[in-house]
Amino acid sequence: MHTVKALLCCGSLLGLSLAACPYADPAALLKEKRADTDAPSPGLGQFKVDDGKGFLTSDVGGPIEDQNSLKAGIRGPTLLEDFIFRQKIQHFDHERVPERAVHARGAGAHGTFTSYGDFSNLTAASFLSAASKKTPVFVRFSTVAGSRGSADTARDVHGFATRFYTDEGNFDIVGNNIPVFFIQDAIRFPDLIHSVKPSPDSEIPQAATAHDSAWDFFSQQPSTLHTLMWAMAGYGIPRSYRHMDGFGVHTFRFVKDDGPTKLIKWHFKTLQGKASLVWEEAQVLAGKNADFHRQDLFDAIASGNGPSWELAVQVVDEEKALAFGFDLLDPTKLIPEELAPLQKLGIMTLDTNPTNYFAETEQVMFQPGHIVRGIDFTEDPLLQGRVFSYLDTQLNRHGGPNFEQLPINMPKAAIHNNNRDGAGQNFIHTNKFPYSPNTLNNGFPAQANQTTGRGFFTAPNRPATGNLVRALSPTFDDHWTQPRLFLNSLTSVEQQFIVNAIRFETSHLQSETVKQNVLAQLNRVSNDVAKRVAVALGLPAPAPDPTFYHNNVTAGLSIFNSTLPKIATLQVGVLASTNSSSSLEQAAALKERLAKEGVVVTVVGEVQGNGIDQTYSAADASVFDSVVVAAGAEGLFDPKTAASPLYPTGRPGQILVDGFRWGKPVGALGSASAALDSTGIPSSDAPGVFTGSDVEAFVTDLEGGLSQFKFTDRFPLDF
Ligand code: HDE
Repeated sequence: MHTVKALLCCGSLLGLSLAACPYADPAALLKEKRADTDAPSPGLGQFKVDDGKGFLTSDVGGPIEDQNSLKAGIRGPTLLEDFIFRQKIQHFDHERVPERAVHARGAGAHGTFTSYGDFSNLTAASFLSAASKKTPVFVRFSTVAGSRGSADTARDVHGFATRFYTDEGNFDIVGNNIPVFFIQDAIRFPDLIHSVKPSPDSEIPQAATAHDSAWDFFSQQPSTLHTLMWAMAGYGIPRSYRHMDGFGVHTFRFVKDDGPTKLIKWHFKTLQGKASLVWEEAQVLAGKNADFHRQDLFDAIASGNGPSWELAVQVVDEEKALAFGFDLLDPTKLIPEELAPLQKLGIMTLDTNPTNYFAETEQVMFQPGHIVRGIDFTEDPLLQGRVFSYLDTQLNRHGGPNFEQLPINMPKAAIHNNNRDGAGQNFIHTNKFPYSPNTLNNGFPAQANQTTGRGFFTAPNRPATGNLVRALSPTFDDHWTQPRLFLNSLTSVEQQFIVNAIRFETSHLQSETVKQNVLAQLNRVSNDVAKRVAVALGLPAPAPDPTFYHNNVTAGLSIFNSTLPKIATLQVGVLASTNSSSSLEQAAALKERLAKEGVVVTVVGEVQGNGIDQTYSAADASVFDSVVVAAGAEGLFDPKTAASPLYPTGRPGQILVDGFRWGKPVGALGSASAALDSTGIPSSDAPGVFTGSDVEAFVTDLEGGLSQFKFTDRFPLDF
């Protein structure tokens, strides 16, 4: 095969010498490529700068002093000749690159993907070719709508973008924490984003869809309904980046070495368990700690509790693209797991924080077009457009074509090509013949393809026929069946949260037309939801519109009906009192005991010192997963004795009450059960409210409460 290729391609026909042919000795070629690729990964270490010693220098290396600018006379004007001043200020003036047009707010981390086996029966992708094979990864999580300084806990779809630095080049899964998307054709994306972003005149509201233009678009473009339901559920307000799944959203293709393909969907399944906030605590967090998710990820990794996900795929035969009653090319549809079970491929663990946010997290430039041998696109019109958009946006952000040379973007695999020059070119290419085909550089860099050099190849059996047409396939037309499937598959509390979220959002609408349109669309999904929203809007309940109503359910979509497999890294606030040494001792004992499970305790008191980590003036229930009162601190909760100039009146009680209202496990040790009475929290037989004097027994109960995470019986239902 190789010899045939060599004869065909290498110019024996053109009269060129066979010695110059890159295919003349493919085995040697492959060896050369492997030798390059197998070299120890350069990693990012070589780019790191340690300023721990040495003199301050200019950008070109000369030692300098930069505390004062150069002036003509001690009180005179600054001189243009002050290159030290100019260089410093100029660099500062150019410190920013344009923030991402969407997904501007995010946090990232490094880690490793380990393959569970040899999956060459499914794909030629080399990172999935052997059990225990390790591939470095960088993951960036994000929200979509907010600007770079917006709060982490804004209700939004969350980005989950993963770069695999494989030995055959970079592969990116630029996905979200929701398995479906709002629109079906990339050409609609600017419309979606313009409707969601702040108003062009006032630039209000930041990072929120609770405004007319967003719901105008949603109700005019019903393909948005499915993703909208997910965003209005707990998926829009995850507890942390670590407690959410990731999805590739589109259908992609796996391609085997010899060409056959399967349709696949990517899933990252969190091994921390799925968990979400409730809306009020998400809003409070936005003010109390706008960096809540960013800090959670950073701290978890720093404490050695880096998060893990299992990478899995749903695999479907090409012939079944339309077999399930919807089109697998339509990104607004999920494949119920009953129809295509998840096949686990490996585990990804994040264990290293970035050293420099800008250099790594801000400059990482993902692209759905970064694919490797063994993986191919489908004709999903959203995916097709994304393959263009991300390259384009990176050119804009970096200001030139060499962004792939930035340390965080550089593949670990060797790069040989004839791309040259451009702003910020870092390589010094020695080849004087940067074109192909050539003889003067012995035909190098040689061409690789399906049979030679393990080159990338487009799946050979991808069909494309038809007349040119500016339209969507009618197989994309049903926008209402799957949102209802999602709703049906949740618990009644989760359905209530969706209704509450839509009530919150639509209560911000000014336009009566938009309100009516929203109700009409909701009604096509569920008359029950439409009626419950209509009540809050003060509008008549719409009559049922049963065309798309059904009672089907699918597994795995609920967040609240399972317990967390791990409680390490969860946060417990222990409310103590500076004036009660026994409460301080007990808080310290709880801290030590819970640390054994990796649970982080923050001891709260009136003033700092004596083992108190945070004062009542700063503490808030929103940053804790559980609130516990230590015995001896109960006086702080008694309205008669609670006032103190050190913190707002009633603050300790408010922390306890909020913890309870937001569904968290709460508790009181020994005499502190009086604090439950003072604040009106039921102290006996109430799920998730723990009392007792024995610390060990209390901790066991509390741990069970933490893995339950939310006690949803505390939230009132409409019916
Ligand atoms: Fe993106 N998207 N997107 N998107 N997207 C960007 O690229 C775009 C879509 C997603 O952490 C931008 O580098 C278009 C779906 C993530 O750096 C931009 C369309 C999904 C991130 C862009 C979509 C995503 C982005 C902005 C419709 C889930 C952040 C900066 C065709 C599968 C990656 C950038 C990171 C970022 C365009 C739809 C996920 C403008 C045109 C569907 C996670 O290029």
